[in-house]
Amino acid sequence: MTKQMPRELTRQQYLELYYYMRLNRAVEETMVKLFRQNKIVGGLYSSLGQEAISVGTCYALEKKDWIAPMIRNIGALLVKGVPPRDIFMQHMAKYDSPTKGRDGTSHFGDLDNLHIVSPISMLGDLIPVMTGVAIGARYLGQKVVTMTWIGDGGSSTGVFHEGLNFAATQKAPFVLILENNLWAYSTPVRRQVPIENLADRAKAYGIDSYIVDGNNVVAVYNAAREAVERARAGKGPILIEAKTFRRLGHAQHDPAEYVPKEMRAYWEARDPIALYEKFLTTEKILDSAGKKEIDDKLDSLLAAEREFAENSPMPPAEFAEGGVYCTGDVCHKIRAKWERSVAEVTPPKSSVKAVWSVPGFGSGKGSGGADAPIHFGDTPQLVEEKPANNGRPAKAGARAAGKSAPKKAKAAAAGSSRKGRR
Ligand SMILES: Cc1ncc(C[n+]2csc(CCOP(=O)(O)OP(=O)(O)O)c2C)c(N)n1
Ligand SMILES: [Mg+2]
Repeated sequence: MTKQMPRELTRQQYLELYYYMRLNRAVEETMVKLFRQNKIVGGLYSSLGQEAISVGTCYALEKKDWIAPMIRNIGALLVKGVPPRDIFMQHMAKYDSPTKGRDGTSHFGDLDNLHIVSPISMLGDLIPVMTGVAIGARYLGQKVVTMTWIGDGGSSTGVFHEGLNFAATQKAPFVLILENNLWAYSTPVRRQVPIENLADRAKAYGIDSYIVDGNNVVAVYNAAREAVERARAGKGPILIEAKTFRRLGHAQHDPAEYVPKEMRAYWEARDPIALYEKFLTTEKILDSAGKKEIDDKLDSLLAAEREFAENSPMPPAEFAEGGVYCTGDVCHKIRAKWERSVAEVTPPKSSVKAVWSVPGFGSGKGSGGADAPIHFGDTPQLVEEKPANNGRPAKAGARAAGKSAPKKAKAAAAGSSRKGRR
């Protein structure tokens, strides 16, 4: 276990982190029972051993902030304030569920109140979406931070790179949590990424990154809080790689026999809840009476929530035809929450006079020392000429110095350069 960071939380906050991790685990354990009774519609995923990441990161956010959780982030939903019954009913496709039985797993959100964007299954796509939410909120004058999670496998999608690059160029107040649990389905991370630390990918976008022990909730929280504060202060997006392990298979159907026994044993001995309990006991924040109180609270809460969910009806069949397309006010009453004057962002106040010459633009020095040419739709056509060196590629040095460029093309480029400097 890595060293715990300095104690900065209140006693109450330490206990809340513990409570949410326990709640996260208990909710998922209850759903395993429901799954085995055939009451869950569709797949069931698990975040066993990864609870410290969902809980520690989301706990660093403020109420006004926005999240988009993935399949292993039920802990984040709970910290945000989603009641367990909604999670049960959603997985059971019940009529009282957030999507009224229309969708399963964690495919639901709450735009009005809790600020949760419903996840979609396409890995990586929430990165540009949450970047958009972040810059949209900034435009409205809100000081919010957005957060989403991605796996080691998901970090190899094209949209991960496009999204993070976009977030970086926009300096979006956005924090991305990369849960490196060493497996993507049956593919070990070593066989899909040729680098040691996935956090290094941040360098490509010119943003900062942290690496954190994903099984240490206090370390996760501290890293996330610092990232959130920096993002909120306008310093741009941050990538946090949390190192952890996927303790169960991809979903309930997968026994994960491909995972080496020693690897599993190593991580099972590093259970985030057991480690945190040890820390809380040593720090005298939790004793056996306190633990018993939390056990009882969870037992009675989950029994009541499960009962409510089980008693909720299935949706009527004809209900499936409705709500397929957004029909405006009948569908939702979402309105932009301006926290700056609308006049500020609407003409004439917001208007910017069109200018056709931008100081400095087009006058940068090219690598050859001359001003770089600029073209406004008048790029001259290069005239094909027989290469002087019988088609052999020119040496890199000669090419860079323009020695092998066809004469006419050189002249044309020079002409456009002059034009550009008008
Ligand atoms: C773009 C895209 N490709 C493939 C899939 C299918 N798929 C769903 S989960 C998954 C593995 C994800 O692994 P990882 O990102 O490491 O997350 P983990 O399951 O370990 O939390 C794959 C390939 C998908 N949902 N989206
Ligand atoms: Mg993974």
